Amino acid sequence: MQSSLFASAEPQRFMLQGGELTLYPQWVSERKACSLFRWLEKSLAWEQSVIQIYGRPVVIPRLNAWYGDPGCNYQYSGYRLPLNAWLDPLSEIRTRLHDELGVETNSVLANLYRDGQDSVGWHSDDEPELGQNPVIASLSLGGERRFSFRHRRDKTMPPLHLTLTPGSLLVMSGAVQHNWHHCLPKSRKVTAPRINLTYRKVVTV
Ligand SMILES: O=C(O)CCC(=O)C(=O)O
Ligand SMILES: [Mn+2]
Repeated sequence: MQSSLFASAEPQRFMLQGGELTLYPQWVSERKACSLFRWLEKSLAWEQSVIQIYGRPVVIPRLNAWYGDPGCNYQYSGYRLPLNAWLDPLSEIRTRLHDELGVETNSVLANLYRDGQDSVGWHSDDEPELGQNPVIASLSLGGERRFSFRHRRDKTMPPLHLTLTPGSLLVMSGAVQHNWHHCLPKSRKVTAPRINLTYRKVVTV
């Protein structure tokens, strides 16, 4: 399935087996998306994470940074991201997610894709600290990228391909993380950098 070619301010709903995606195509205006991108690119504590895959160190093809409430620890593939204290623009988005959409979060993982060679491979956001059926709200800024879903077990289920434009917000809920993998593939055509903010609620200890 391909998302609509026509930009619309109306939220688009995609029912995935066991879960739901809601895409708000212009949750942040084009102008605001542009200024926010520039600010985040220079202000966040970007770092190059090195994860372990089958016991070997792998330099991930993107930069990332982790912000959240005290005690919000997050680790994936054997790598624990250092926790940074909230910055105002990040907490303003968190408040808007709560007030407008009722989405409660306590942390945000920021990803910086420097160009089309940066990517994220097939995975689910199903780390134990995110709990059962997490709601994940993902804001896209900068260059437009394709984002795909494929079922984790049933290979007959058609994949879903979305185009994430700057200012768009994708909310993943229900059992999406348990039943589906998602990825942001590399692209030879893309040269523009992109920042993605994925707001999450981790169980604090
Ligand atoms: O960049 C994106 O849109 C998604 C990133 C992602 O899936 C993740 O950080 O878990
Ligand atoms: Mn993810």
